[in-house]
Amino acid sequence: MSINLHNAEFLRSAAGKDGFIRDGLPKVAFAGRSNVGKSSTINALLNRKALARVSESPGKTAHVNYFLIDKKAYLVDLPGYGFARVSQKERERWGRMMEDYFADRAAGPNLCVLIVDSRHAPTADDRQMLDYFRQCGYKFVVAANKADGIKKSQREASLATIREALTLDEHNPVILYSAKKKEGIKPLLDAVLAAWNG
Ligand SMILES: Nc1nc2c(ncn2[C@@H]2O[C@H](COP(=O)(O)OP(=O)(O)O)[C@@H](O)[C@H]2O)c(=O)[nH]1
Ligand SMILES: [Mg+2]
Repeated sequence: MSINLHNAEFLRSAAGKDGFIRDGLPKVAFAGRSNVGKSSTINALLNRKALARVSESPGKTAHVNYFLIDKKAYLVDLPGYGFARVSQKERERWGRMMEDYFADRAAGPNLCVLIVDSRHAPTADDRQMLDYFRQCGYKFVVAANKADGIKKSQREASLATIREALTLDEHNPVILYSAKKKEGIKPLLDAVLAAWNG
């Protein structure tokens, strides 16, 4: 499938399962902590400055956001987690929405991208999110953002920490990149394109 990445539009924001899209087009979903750079990653992949709004108030975007690319495939920006200042009620709403999303095979993605912060060890929430992909049987890749924030000499240690915390095996690559500097993002783009192409 040839796909024009420049032809990208924000299609819809779903607040719950009624809003999920089940149109059979391929989808790649981005999960990660609030503020880890999900929206920035989508912008970087599409070479856009502000298509996926880079949120100023983490934790307040508890919606599933759909970006339709060339009318052929989607990037899906999932609501972030792990932001301390959200109420228990909000957390529960988040959990229900993610359960609904991943349990619904018609709505669920062809590939899940777990974005973690390369500057820090993955959190228990990151681990839980990944275990959720595993339990539900989704293909996934781990992408470690904010590589501009670590020294080149720390890269291997950062990758090893991530691999260990998430118990990744040799079939699970970790893509180290910077959405901000648009460095190292090509392997992530390749993974997205491969998932779209089935
Ligand atoms: N240093 C650095 N900052 C980044 C990078 N990617 C995103 N950010 C910043 O992290 C913050 C959160 O980004 P955003 O994309 O809104 O995260 P989201 O909540 O996961 O969607 C913003 O201030 C971004 O500018 C990166 O690669 N390096
Ligand atoms: Mg965002």
